[in-house]
Amino acid sequence: QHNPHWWGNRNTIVHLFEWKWSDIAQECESFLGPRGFAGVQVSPVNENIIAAGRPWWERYQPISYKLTTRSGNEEEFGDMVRRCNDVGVRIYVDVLLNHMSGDFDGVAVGTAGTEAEPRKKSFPGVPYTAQDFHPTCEITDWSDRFQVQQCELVGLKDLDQSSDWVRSKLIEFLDHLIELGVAGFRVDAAKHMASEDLEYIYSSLSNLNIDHGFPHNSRPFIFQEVIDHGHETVSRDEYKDLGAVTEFRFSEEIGNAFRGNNALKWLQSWGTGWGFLPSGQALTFVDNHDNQRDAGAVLNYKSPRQYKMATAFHLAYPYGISRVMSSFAFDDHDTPPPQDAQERIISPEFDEDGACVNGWICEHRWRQIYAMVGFKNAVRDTEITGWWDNGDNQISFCRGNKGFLAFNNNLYDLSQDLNTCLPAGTYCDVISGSLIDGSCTGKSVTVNENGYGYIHIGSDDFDGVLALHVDAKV
Ligand code: QV4
Repeated sequence: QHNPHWWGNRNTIVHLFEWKWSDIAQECESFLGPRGFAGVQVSPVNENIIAAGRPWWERYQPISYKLTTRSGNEEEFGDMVRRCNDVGVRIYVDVLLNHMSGDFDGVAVGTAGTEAEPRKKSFPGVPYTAQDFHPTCEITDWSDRFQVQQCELVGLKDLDQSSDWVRSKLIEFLDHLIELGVAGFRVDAAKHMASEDLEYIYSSLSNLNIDHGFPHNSRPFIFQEVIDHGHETVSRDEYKDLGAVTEFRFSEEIGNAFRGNNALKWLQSWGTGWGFLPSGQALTFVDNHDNQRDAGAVLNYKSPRQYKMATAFHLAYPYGISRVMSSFAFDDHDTPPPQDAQERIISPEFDEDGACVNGWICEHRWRQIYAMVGFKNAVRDTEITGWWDNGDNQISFCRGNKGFLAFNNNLYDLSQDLNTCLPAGTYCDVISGSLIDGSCTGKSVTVNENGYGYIHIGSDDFDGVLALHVDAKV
């Protein structure tokens, strides 16, 4: 179940982390559809525990499968899915199949008003009772398969997916979402579930809903969160044939490269050459909602220059199923999403350039990023050709004769004639500007009969990347 069911030539998923359904519906119509985004990963849809201060992570502690959260209710969710599908933008839901909520003193009341007693493993809203869970134990040794798959990840009550009852409730939940028109699922904490159990669940799901424009017999797209740095006892290889798998090494290595810990010239063999999964099995990202909060090599919106360069490379190099992160501003791990005094999530607001202003970061609305979504669409089905590098941190390459990219991550300028592989003409650099009414608001590059053009990226230019493609010819 590796096919994401994208429309036309579209290619990129955006994770609208913690957005409300009504705002996503609006975003599909006014921005994502027109800009050629292929899909949205949405935050968990089912009822969760209410944690003090409303941290984002309360949504990873389910109470029931009722579709009411701070993002909205079932009606709003259904309306969003329909409106997004109507403009060719698919919806993928982050689903929690591994566990329910962690300990909570006394009776917990969830976001749909359902009561539960997590400490007793009692979730009457489903219903689940203690027998539906693995016995309580802690994961202390991550090289012990039993602990990883049958103990509790940070104390979250661990469902037994080998049980018929648990399987039937999970399948019913996922089928309900399929009925509402979603195209697939991000499977949270997949590594913590036996692959045989997941295989049973995935293969039991309904086909996608033809009333939402999916062809007959379309299987739901599955991408599984398995963190595998390369030496894990429970490895990505156990899951990759069931659906795509998050390729965390991609995120770590692209961060290393654009932070300057690894020369860009080595990116020539990016992808499987670096030990990553085969392209069609790899869900790729510069950062995700977890690792953007960790220190380390991973880049996030707080290092915008390098982040934009890494994202440009991510979207320009033909490897993986690409997902772009769209964050809210945070100080620490627990920072809640933008909310009002009543702790309701607030809608994003935009300035005259379309950038978000009220606590939402909206990386997907940065010109340098959405322009690369357009680039990826424009160069679809072409290969990498014409690789050039300076032996260090300046590189360039073509995508067939449809697109050209150059990067400068050295502390001196890149200024020279390079082979762009493009047909002769003048092209607008979609990173430094846009093509508006036939004229370019940023740098433009004139390509001669031999495909060469003069490329300049100063070491102190606002952005360290330049991108040309056939749909932005002046
Ligand atoms: C606390 C202690 C635990 C203790 C527990 C017992 O820290 O040591 O066992 O109490 O009562 C929150 C708190 C966490 C707390 C826990 C239970 O942060 O301190 O445990 O709740 O009350 C998100 C957050 C977690 C959050 C969790 C549930 O990241 O901080 O925990 O939601 O609200 C591994 C996995 C991988 C996982 C990753 C984070 O292999 O699968 O860790 N990633 C996914 C999601 C992630 C999510 C979960 C899994 C859980 O991407 O966002 O965790 O659904 O690498």
